[in-house]
Amino acid sequence: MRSQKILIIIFTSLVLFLYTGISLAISICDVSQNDNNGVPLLLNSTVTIRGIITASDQFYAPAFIQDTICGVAVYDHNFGTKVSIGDDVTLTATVTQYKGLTELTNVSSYIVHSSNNITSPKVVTCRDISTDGANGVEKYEGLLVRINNVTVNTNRWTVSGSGRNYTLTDSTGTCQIRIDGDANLANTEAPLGNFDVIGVISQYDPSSPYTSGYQIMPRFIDDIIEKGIGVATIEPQTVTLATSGITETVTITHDSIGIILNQIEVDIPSGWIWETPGPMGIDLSGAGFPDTAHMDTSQSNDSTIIVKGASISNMVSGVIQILNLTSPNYPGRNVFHIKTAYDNQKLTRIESSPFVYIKPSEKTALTVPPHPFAPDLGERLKIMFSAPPGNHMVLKLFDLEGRVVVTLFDGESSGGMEINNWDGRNELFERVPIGVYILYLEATDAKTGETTTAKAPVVVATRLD
Ligand SMILES: [Ca+2]
Repeated sequence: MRSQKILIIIFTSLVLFLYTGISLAISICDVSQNDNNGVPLLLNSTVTIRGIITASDQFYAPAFIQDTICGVAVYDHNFGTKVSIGDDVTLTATVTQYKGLTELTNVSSYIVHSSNNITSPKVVTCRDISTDGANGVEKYEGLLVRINNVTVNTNRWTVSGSGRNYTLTDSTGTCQIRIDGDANLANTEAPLGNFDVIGVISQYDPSSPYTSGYQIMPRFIDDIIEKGIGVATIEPQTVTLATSGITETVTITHDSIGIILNQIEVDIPSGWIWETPGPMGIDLSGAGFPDTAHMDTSQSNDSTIIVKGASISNMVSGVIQILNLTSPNYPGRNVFHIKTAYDNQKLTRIESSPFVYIKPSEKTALTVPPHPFAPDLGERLKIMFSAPPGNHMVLKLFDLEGRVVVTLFDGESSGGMEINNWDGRNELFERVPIGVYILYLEATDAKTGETTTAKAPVVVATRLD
């Protein structure tokens, strides 16, 4: 019956393909069907499926895609870099298998229908994961899942090379967690106590039958959900990229009666620059920091703020102003992880840390330092330029006769601030003569074809001696 069904699906797809040139998407569950040995029934077939991306390039490869019931890995790094978590995608690729993991490889075409779709992880237990694949039936492989109240046999996610497995324990038994070497939680601290974990289910089973070796793969630090006490907010929540002089205000409260939080840690995400790191760049207020002159912030460094001696209760909050921040050059969601401790216990991350959204560039812009630069002294000219996402940008330097001296950029805008440190050489890698030049940025909107430009003069000087 099963093979009959698949034959009908393939036949229907083929007919539609021949008539319309568009292949019909089959269900991801059809791709998940295995024989008793765990080998996909559609092995080596080309299929078209539709689902929501749950991992893009967090593991370098594979990406993962799912509908509400079934998920599958997509082993194509180039595809993974082009899509984002939450994208609703139709793709065409070939069904393969690697160490038991069903993978779609060689994505020949794909369409992103919409973005920012939410996929709620399916709550499962360690027993569900470790016994997936019985008789070749995989209920969880490829799916985003959540396992609650687990402990792990390490205090650090130590990884060398491609990844490393650790053992999780919950009330139903044990199961494997794989920390991928490319995921941003590799080589960070693991939780001491109970935590929840979110991740996609992968498989590594070197020999037939391919019905064991299932493992949960968290995608990033935020998939490890610790149970620290407290709630934190941050203001402002939206900032422009590559902007200096920003003050972010973090407010910490909690509602657990009888508990006093006496230590707080705030981690400044990568990409941010703190111009006055350490105690000098922090301003404490709020009754939770009762005598700010005696709060100990001496362990703070250029990306971490630690406040000791606090007294945050369910009645009073603590407010940390982080002064003199410069926002990242690229758009996105930046989580400021917050840890708290009471009774001077270990600092533990709170369940949901606040985040700041970095807005993409909204206009075509080009800036260079206003003073002449001397390439023969080894100086480089820092050129910063941007355009709204989806624009094609071409940045060229012209001489005053209107001849192109060098093309410095020709590519897509990510909505971020691009930086080129020009060394004063032309297309032939020769030093250009001293004089005045014009930098010219042209950005073309891929959808409307509309072109916007920006220009700036550049003065190439030399040593004066
Ligand atoms: Ca499998």
